[in-house]
Amino acid sequence: MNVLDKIKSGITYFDGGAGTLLQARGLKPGEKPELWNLTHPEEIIAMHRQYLEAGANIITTNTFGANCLKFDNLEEIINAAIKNAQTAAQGKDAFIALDVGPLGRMLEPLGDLPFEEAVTIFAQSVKIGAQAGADLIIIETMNDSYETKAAVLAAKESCNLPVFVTNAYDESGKLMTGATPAAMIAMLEGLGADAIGMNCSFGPKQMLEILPEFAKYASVPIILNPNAGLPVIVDGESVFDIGSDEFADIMCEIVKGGATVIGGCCGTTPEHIRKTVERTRSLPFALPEKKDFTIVSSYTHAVEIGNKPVIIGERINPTGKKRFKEALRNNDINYIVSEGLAQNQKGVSILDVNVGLPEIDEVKMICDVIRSLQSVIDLPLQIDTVDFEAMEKAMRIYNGKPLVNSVNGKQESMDKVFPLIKKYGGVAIAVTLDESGIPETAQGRVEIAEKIIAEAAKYGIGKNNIIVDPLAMAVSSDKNSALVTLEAVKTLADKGIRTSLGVSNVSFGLPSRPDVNAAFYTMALQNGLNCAIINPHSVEMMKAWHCFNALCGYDESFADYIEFASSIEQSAASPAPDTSISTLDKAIIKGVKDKAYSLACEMLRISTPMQIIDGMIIPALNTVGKGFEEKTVYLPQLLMSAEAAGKAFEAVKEALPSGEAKKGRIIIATVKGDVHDIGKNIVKVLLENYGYEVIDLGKDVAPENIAQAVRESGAPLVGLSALMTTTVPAMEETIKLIKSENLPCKVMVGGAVMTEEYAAMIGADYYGTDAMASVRYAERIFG
Ligand code: B12
Repeated sequence: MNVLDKIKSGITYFDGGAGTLLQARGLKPGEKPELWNLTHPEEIIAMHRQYLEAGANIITTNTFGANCLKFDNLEEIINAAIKNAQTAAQGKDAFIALDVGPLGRMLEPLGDLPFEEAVTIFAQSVKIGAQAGADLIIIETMNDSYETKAAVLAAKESCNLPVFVTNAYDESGKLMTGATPAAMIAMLEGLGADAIGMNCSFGPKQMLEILPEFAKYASVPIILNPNAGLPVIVDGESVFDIGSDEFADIMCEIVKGGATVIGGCCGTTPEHIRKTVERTRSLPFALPEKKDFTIVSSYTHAVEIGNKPVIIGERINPTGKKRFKEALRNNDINYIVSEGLAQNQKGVSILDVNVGLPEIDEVKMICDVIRSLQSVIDLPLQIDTVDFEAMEKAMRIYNGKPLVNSVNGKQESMDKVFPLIKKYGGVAIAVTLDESGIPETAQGRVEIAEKIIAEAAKYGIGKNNIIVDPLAMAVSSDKNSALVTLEAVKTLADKGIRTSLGVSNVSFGLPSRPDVNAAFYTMALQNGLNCAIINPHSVEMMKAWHCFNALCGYDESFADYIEFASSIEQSAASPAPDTSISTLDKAIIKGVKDKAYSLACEMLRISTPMQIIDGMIIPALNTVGKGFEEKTVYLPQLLMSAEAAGKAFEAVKEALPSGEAKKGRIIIATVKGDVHDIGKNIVKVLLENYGYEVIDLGKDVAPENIAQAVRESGAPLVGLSALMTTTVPAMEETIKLIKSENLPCKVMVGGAVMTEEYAAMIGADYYGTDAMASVRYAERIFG
């Protein structure tokens, strides 16, 4: 029996944590456990055996961090790990999972690791593991959707083994970079993962709360490998707070909640697994039913198509738009992104992205635009292109499960698009035309739709992943054309097939087009239309949408309608509110770098640099920081805002006259473990501006390096910055080191988490609330 048959035949058990067991066997803190495959194979084998004896059916190789970023002798380590697992499993009915953990580096745009490089790194480990005899790949503890996608693609491209994926969610029920379970399920099932779920982060109780989301959306078996609760400090040591009995009891609830592949993660022991196996073994077993949702996703959330009508914003498209074409020719991605932001503000749920222009490199452009949009907007995107290469590259780098526009009934189109949907996941818009053109009758269009759906089924692509566009034609050239399209929408809806339309075509050649479009749109909605590509800036279209939702019960207590209606009344009374990015704070909050720079330059005409820093840059960052704390803003947006603030600061810096460095020498640094350097950079520029020579050691600087710089430079003043509670100890350590060497140097500290009392407590000579304070203190020191 292979592992896929196994997980379909009954509850299947993973092993539990390795760290605690290996430490008990002598692994030292800081020592790399993966090396033990070579140096202590007998201990690794013994650990696997313990779990097999406890009842585990799947054992995980000791390769969590085994990738070429961390190990030069990767092949040797993975081969040994597989061999150890095989030795342990000899004579047992067990499967060996090659364990693939996160790389420890963030992918672009959050970090500096390019997506394809991540794919290559994962592929290398997977190839070695598959060749050495793993039965499956388990990609685990990933807290970023993009890195997860890179790993799954790598696994799928470099072996034929089943791929299981578990992500580490946090207490908000989302990944660190913001994805909900529904978004992850959509993307992972689209990529062809064979079983999916959660591991690590916290204990089974918290997972039990998130599990219903998996039960609701997943069609493949659900895996749950929780920690043994949460770590607590007992007698100065960190231990997990859920014992094996309690763990096993909650695991029973977890099985009843729909998970069928279960085990443990950090802190769990063979005893946790043994009791779990004993108590859950005879519980009723049921695999998730195949779900029929039509879902696309971004890197944060899923959008379901099939209930409330969904609007796809049409404005990122050069057709008939001179300014947009110009932006494409000039590589003005900023303009394109601002079109996306404006539509986001209008309430669209998905953004269409069409950047095809004969004279540009569409493959590069669509990838650049998708990356830029995904770094500032969390809406799912519709990849809209007739260039199959551009389609493939865009689907590959897209972070989520995309909507793809389009496939049609021509064999060539289906032969090209369906393999891509099969490989990367996605929902395809199926346009009802084929080699014979566009049928004049509704029946003809429905037949093409059915042909496309049947062809998709040959690839295993379900009807739920096809949305049919029965084509709105210009009514001015054929008075029946609107009726034909409407009839097709109705027939398709009656057959349970999802539909979409590019609405505005219907009014081509007529005056007062928005009125015609809106009337047609309402009629189509009434016939069951699920989504439409429209211009969200058209008041008529938005009226039609809001009214339809209110009248059809999609708008609980009419809240959306009332808000919309009052915004319409307001704009009738006064000129339309400016929804563009017109102020610097907005540019920073939205994370639009170039705009932040140009707006800061503009502001310098009427404001002083310090007014801009204190009045705009810092408040904008505070807004984003608050959102981050409240989990309305996620790391990708935080990062983009920081970059935009950095750009604005660049402009401001250019306007500050740099003083003639003669007043004295000052060293500054952000302390170890902390990468926040915007505040430190402001302090630096201001000090320079006041005539001090500043030696900037950068961010994440080790105490020894700071002390060494003080020693070598003889600077009488050091400024340290720390923005996180977790990095204040590093600040303290740095101060202790400087003081212990009796260096003739004062230390001033600052940063958001610092307070006067705290500064005194850690031995700092001075605490400065802002950059100006650093100047005042320097003047005291240097006289
Ligand atoms: C921008 C930002 C980021 C950017 C940083 C980019 C960069 N190049 O700096 C990015 C996206 C990389 C980031 C990452 C993270 N961040 Co952050 N980030 C922020 C944010 C929104 C703004 C910080 C900022 O630049 N403020 C503006 C500057 C000008 O203010 P400032 O640094 O305080 O400096 C002023 C004064 O304090 C003073 N000053 C500063 N230094 C010094 C030094 C001296 C000597 C003196 C006299 C004065 C002085 O003068 C400055 C000017 O007036 C804050 C929230 C907030 N509102 O502070 C969170 C925040 C600091 N981040 C936070 C967290 C948790 C993280 C991450 C761990 C997130 C994650 N899960 O990965 C990582 C940490 C990575 C790491 N190891 O450091 C938390 C920290 C929570 C805590 N209390 O510990 C915060 C508070 C957000 C939150 N509310 O949750 N972050």
